[in-house]
Amino acid sequence: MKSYIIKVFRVLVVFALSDFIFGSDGTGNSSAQTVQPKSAFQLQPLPYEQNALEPYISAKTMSFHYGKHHQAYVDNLNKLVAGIPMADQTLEKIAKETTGVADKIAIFNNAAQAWNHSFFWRSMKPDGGGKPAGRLLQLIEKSFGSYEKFRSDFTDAAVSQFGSGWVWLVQEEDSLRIVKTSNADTSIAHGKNVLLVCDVWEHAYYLDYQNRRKDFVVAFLDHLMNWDFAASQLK
Ligand code: MN3
Repeated sequence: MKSYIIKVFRVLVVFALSDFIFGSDGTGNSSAQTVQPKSAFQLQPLPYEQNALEPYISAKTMSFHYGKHHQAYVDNLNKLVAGIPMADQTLEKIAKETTGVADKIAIFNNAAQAWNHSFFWRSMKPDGGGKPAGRLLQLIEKSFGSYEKFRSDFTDAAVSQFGSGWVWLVQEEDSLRIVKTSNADTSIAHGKNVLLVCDVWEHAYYLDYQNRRKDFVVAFLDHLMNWDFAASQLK
């Protein structure tokens, strides 16, 4: 009887060990070996060719701004969130959850900049700019008095932003506002419904306009702003 119990015990130990070593199906394909790799953030394709916004933004500026700066934010973020649950979240969710969190500044900066740039590319189009139509024009006239006043307020906001940052057109209820943010800060982290954005970091215009930020912003307003995209963002 005693030897029988030992035999059964041995069989059970071998069975348990084989399960431990080879996995529950006994083939060696344990579940731990089939975990899917975490999805990395990708640089989204531009909505147009790199030379499509010439002569207002050169292909050379786009090659650095999109190909180097934007790419670097995406690459840095992937390194910062590798192996943590944030790797599976959207950029918008990461920006909202890390804004103002002292030990998450690097994650916030890179996630917000990755999102801001994707939004900036879509805020422009070839042969854009000028006066919008329809509901957007009504909202602009209601909120600023006239399109011309909006154009001058937006220019003033962009020129007066001290150092690096962004100028946003946001919707609050049934009116529009111009909002400035510094460095990587993003209006989506503050719960705004954003319609358009202009990048006023020096890297956005320095190759084409050097220190003339105002000339860049006027070109953005008069020739590049994508009002169709802004209209699609209205609530
Ligand atoms: Mn930029």
